[in-house]
Parts: sequence; C-alpha cells; structure tokens
Amino acid sequence: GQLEEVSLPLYFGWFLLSSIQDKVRCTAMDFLKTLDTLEAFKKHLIDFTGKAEKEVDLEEYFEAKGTLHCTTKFCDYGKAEGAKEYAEKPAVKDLYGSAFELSLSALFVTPRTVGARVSLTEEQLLLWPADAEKEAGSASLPLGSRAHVTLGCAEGVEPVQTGLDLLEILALQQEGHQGELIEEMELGSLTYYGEGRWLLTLREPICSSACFSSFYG
Ligand code: 2AM
Repeated sequence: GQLEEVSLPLYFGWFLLSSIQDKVRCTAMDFLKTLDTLEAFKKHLIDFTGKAEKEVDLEEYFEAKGTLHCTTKFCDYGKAEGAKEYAEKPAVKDLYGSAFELSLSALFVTPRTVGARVSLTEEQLLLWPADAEKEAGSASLPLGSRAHVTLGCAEGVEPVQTGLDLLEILALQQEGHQGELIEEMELGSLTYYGEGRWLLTLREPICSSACFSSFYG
C-alpha cells in the first residue's frame, strides 16, 4: 500500500562517524590544496577551467554535500528500480543499524566531482546491490567497484556523478590504461588519466567506522 511505499528511504548506505568525517574532509582538503599547485595539474588546467591561463582554487571549486556516507542503494522513496527488493534482502534487514569498518583506499578528482574510493570486504559486499555497476554501464567491472564517498561536486553537478566518475577511471584501468604516474606524494601515488581525471592511491587506506542505515531527508 501507499504507506509501505513512503516507508522506503531516499537511500541506504554506510554513514561515517562524525569524528572520522572531519579527518576525511581534512585529508581531502590537503590533497586539493596540493594538487592545484602542481605543475602537472596546471598543465591540464583547461580541463577544469575551459581556459589555459585561468587559475583554479580546487577548495572553492567543489561544494561539500552534507554528511559523508557511502550509498549502497538509492531508493528514491521506492521509485527507484529494485528499491523494495533491496530493502527486503535478509542481509539488509539483519545488518541494519550495525557498525562496519570502511576502507577508503583512494581519492579521485575530476572536473565534476571529488570522492573517496571505498574497498568493500566480502561481508560488506552482501549489502551491495548486484546491479550497481551494470546500471552505470560498467557491467564488466567487479561488484563493489562503484563504492565511494562523495566529498564534493562542482557547481550544478549532482552527487550521483561521483560514482560514475570513479567507474570511468576503473574502466580505463581495466582496458589497460596505466595512466600517467605524476608523483609520489606523502599521501600516496598520484596518477593522471586524461580529461581532468586524477587518482591518488593512498599509501595507508583511511579506516573509518560507519553505521549501515538509511536516509529519509
Ligand atoms: P552519491 O552516493 O554519489 O553521493 C542522495 O542523492 C544520495 O544518493 C547521494 O549520496 C547520491 O550520490 C546518491 N544517488 C543519487 N542518485 C543516485 C542514483 N541514481 N544511483 C545511485 N546513487 C544515487
């Protein structure tokens, strides 16, 4: 009935604890601050500005988007395909409200979004929808490839774009594009994949406690 439909959330996901949210935001800010001063970044500035001479302050370029989380299933209050089936999965019901340790293994930046890649464990994959990668047209990438935390979006860009940007980079890797290794930074190794796509593979993944829950808005 109608009540059942409205009882589905906007999305399910892992919500990072607030103390670790600050740490993740600071790490991302430090990275952005460094990235836009690198000669290699300036060389490709046109990807971000449309003009070669223009400068960009990446910290201002991206807008933060609320509480940090890793979406598992976007339900759109029941309107999204597979929403009801997802909410009824035994794993989703059993693990609702449980604590998890998420591993943030990389940061990525594109002219549209900035995000953190999340590397899921076998147990965490039980909560991952089977069609998340397919839906984005990346059927051949392993389950869980799309898992990420949106850290910011450029003006006018919706957060759904962050996962698509991540999949684009992973698809390039899968096709054998190594990217251009730019430098070893304190945080990890920085690679450029063309068209404004930057990936920082973290030397030490950021481990973050997170609660599996849902958001109604
Ligand atoms: P995100 O997971 O990349 O941050 C509310 O809009 C949340 O649901 C955001 O966290 C957003 O993106 C995610 N979201 C919105 N539309 C989506 C979609 N079609 N598929 C998957 N996630 C979506």
